Amino acid sequence: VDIPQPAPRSSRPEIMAEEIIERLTYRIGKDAKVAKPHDWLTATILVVRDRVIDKWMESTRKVYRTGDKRVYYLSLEFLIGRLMRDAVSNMGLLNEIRDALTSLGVDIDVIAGLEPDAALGNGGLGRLAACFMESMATVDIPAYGYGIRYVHGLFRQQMADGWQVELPESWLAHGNPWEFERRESSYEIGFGGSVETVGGYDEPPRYVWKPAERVIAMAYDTPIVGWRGKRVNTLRLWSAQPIDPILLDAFNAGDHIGALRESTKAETLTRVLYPADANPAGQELRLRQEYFFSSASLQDILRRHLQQYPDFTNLHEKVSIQLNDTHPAVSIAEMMRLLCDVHGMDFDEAWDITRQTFSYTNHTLLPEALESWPVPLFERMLPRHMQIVYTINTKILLDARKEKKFGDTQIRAISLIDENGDRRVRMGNLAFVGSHSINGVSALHTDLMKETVFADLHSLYPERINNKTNGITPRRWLMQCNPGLTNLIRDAIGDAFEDDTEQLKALDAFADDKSFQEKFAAIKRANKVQLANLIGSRMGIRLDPSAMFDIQIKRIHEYKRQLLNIIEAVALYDQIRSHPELDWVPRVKFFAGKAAPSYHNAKLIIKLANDVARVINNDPAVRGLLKVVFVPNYNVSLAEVMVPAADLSEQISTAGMEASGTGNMKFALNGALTIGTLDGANVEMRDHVGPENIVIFGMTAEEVARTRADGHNPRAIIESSRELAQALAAIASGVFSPDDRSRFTSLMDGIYNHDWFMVAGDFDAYAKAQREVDQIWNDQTSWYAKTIRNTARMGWFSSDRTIRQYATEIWRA
Ligand code: DL6
Repeated sequence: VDIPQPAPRSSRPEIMAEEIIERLTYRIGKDAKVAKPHDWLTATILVVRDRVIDKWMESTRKVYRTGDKRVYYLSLEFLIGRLMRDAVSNMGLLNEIRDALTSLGVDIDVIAGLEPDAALGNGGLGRLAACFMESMATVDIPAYGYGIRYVHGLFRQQMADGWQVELPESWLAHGNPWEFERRESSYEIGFGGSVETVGGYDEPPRYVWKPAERVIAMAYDTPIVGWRGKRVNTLRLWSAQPIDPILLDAFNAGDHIGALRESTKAETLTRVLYPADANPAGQELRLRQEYFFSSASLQDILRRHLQQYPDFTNLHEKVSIQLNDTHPAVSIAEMMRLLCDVHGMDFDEAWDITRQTFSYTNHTLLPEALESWPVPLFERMLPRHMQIVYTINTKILLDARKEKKFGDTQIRAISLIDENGDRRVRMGNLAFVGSHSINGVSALHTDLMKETVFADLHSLYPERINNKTNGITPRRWLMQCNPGLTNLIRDAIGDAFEDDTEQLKALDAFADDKSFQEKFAAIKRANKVQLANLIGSRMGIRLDPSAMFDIQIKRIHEYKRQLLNIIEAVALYDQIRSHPELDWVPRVKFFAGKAAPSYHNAKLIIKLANDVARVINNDPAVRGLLKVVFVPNYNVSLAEVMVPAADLSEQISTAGMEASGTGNMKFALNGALTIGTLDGANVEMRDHVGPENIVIFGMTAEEVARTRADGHNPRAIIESSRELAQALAAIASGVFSPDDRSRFTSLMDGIYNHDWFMVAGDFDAYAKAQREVDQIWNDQTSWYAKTIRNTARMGWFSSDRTIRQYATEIWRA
């Protein structure tokens, strides 16, 4: 039967207005007269969604037709934020939808602000995955994102007397009009049980895993629209369902709770996102989540492949699987199990195909973040996978032994099993040996990977490690969040930059142009007014938009050194009071970010920021020259307001510890000056914007490593720095915590006694760099020349460039 395709949808505002009313009436069941803003939002999304679906189907059909390679991005986190503005703007429907809604008496900005953030990630790694999804659609790569549909994403942060309190985030409370439930795409996932060997003496043994427990993974699909709606890809998120929703026998026997136990246990798997960022949550549930989504994704990938091809011998030619950190690394063993045990492939052939199919991105060198699982836990939960890991390990260690250069120490480092202390499966090593490409996320991070965590594996397989410096999508992080600046750029240099951000370079010619500077400054001011209004209405704090807005927003972590920033604020507060006659630059220091709930020092740092803010903001002696604001509940939507409003971007991690950073790129693109260390992608940013347009301070990664190795003496440094000593003493003695004078003593003792993160080590350099920033600010012509040059020269940091590099150098897609 020749089934006719639906006619393409019109983008005329009057037609869309009619459709919105139609959706409101027939899909939501509401009369326009009584519809609530949420109903308008849902109706509008449904109308936009229809237009997206047309492109989505076209994209899916095309890849079946062409036989192009598909890329699969496996990530335990996707920090998406809101989708409506993104989809509307990428489809080129912004003006039309605005007009349609206006004709119905509805303000698009009001309803867009009601869309909940899809916060299925903790920080940089999850946000990168979201930028990559959008860029893969933009550069026309047939790609699927695979992850987990957490019912509760990252917790909502509330402040109780300056302390972080975690509340559940229920992003699905009003339903999710973007997603499609795909009951037909369901797979069984097993856990536990035993392995049986079958086969006689004259045939190779076969291994049959008999899991003790099973759950169903069910797919939910969200379309991801690329720029200009060129291509629409799929984000497929898995939800866990019980095999038997209710045990009727138990229920009828009166055990009403017990009858639902299996169901609750299955659903628990995908209920919450682990709120740990750089340290893995050591819980068994986390390993279950990792295996659950890996297995579901691989079964789905293999099923799709068999729809088009007779077997898996060409899998690596048609499929690339990118592991976003080690969270999906168990996929390597699962692929081997599926190919060998389920589809009967020979182990060596399966291993070759697996290695050519997988690639792995490392996002951190922090030792506490390198995932490993106790052997007994891994073996109990995944007995067949444990056997496979041992078989792979034998192969690798034999390879290594063949090369005479490896002694016992190197062999121990290469092994998939960590034999120091209790035995553990090293997921980083598993991901490494099972992949043909292992990439870092900035040039410095990649070099450090080669020298530190993966030194011996790198020596065994020297061609595998490569660098792919991170990027950000310019659609969300310039065009959507900063329409004022986008319009100004378009007026000045035309619209070519919308399709190729390298074209922003043409703005360089305007950096010293007085009238352009004035316009640039006016836009920055308008963005600052918007942020000041938001802070005024949410927190009741009045801010002066002519002060310098100095912003540090990111996860709270000791290596990111919010503490260095707060201590410098305290030192500045002292100086302003000691020298009120000097010409101080008025500043507002903003902080925002969440701490992992079990990370004691990070939570204490949040409390310190709030305590310091309370004292400084209420002290008439500073005459409004300094304000400190900790903005609660940092998320993507808040970042979209704060980034365009920043004058100064704080990127001050201890050198060698921040793999890349991506916030650094967002701020610079939006015309902020960066104060930062030579860490992560800051190094490459300096190369691109020019050393005269960024303020760099502090120890290099090499100096940090050397100082740690030689024995760092923070006490001596503190005693030789009057400002630092006074600030630390004030904090430690309870000046900011009169209700609990010793609250911060241990935090300050950490700096005195070991100072692992070089807060004391870098303090003087940081304070000096801040005064340099003041000087630049005092010459506004020079300030705007530098910040315009930042916008002009950040085009290389588009995630489109990053994705093109992955596509040509890793995926060959
Ligand atoms: O690559 C994305 C992002 C980097 O920009 C950050 O520098 C890095 O800290 C972050 N890493 C993580 C680590 N999580 N784990 N595992 O989020 O990745």
